[in-house]
Amino acid sequence: MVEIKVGARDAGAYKPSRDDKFSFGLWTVGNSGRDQFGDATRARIDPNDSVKKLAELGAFGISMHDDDLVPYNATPAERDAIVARFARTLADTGMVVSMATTNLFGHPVFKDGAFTSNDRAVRRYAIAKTMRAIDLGAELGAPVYVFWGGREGVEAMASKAPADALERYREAIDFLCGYVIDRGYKMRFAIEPKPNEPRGDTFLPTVGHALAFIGKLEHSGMVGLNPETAHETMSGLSFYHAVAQTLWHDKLFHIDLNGQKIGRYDQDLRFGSEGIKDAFFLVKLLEESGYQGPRHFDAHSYRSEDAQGVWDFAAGCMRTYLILKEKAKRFNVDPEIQAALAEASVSELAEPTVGKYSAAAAAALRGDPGDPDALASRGYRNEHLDQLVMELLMGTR
Ligand code: GLT
Ligand code: MN
Ligand code: MN
Repeated sequence: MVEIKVGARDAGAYKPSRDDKFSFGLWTVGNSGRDQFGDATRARIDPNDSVKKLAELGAFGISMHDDDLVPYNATPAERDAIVARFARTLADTGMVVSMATTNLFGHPVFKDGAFTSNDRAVRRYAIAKTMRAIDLGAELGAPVYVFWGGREGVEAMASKAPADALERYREAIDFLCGYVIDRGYKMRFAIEPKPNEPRGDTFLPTVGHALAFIGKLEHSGMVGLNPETAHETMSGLSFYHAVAQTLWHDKLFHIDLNGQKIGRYDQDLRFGSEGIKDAFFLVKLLEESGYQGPRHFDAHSYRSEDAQGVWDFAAGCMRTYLILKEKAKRFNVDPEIQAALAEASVSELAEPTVGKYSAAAAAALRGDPGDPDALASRGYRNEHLDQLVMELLMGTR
């Protein structure tokens, strides 16, 4: 009889370290479990305590909204005291602020949008709030500033002309790029797409839309993307492919990792807890692409959890990432997988097809285009290849 041992096989392995560059939003571990249907199920955590606990667990950084740290109505003196205390906690723990952003969605003033509100005074207020938040991010050393357009959208289609909204969006980002350049901040911007929620339809709904939008910006070189697993998956799209194309455009400035089922509301689940195959190829891609940015988790613990569950959640995100990273290494040395990749002609796709155009090359190709019936007769053995990937993920290889 086969002896079955129960329990983790790897005591001590997969322990995160600073070099792994794991970071969490203050709002993620600070999530109190409140949702549309019920109140908070756990107490708010002081941001200083979140930093200490995350450092202990092996993270290297945190990200934050302006309002996560400094309450909306704080006086300038209160603001300075809060920021000074937070800076001390960062210094004591060796943690960094890896990204900062502005809350342009919580206050009722933004109910019709922020940069795309029909009310010009609201749009001006949103840009002013963002400049203050950029100052805060710069003060705490954040190299990346994220724009998630939570309220930039509509329910009533007649309420906004989309082209006007996009013009105002462009104007706001151009202006804020100007502000960062003028101030001499070493900061890049990252746009975070999302298809819907909280609005019925959001402007810049997917990675593809946002990449195209960046091409229209005055300072397009300093603006990239912050794609999120949940947001692409909500649209039914592959996050792996979205990130791969973002990298191809040199626009992966930051990333929001989490878990999500297709077709649901924005679940923001523990990284890797849904869509394990997409998560595996994503980790493999990030690790092999030379991406230097943070591995940032934008997710939160189930509502059923208390404080212990929150830290289980945070540790789980990092551990899953490291397990998948190790699986990616195995993928690359597994002889059967390598043979299956060869049978599927994977590396042949990296070879140029026809090279640069010339009349001679075109004539040669027309003279000898190949025999489609002969070409169609081969199989690619993708069933075999994918089964091997599944077995790797299920732990039998
Ligand atoms: C909010 C949203 C996230 C964004 C955050 C940054 S706020 O939690 O759901 O996807 O990344 O604004
Ligand atoms: Mn996000
Ligand atoms: Mn989300």
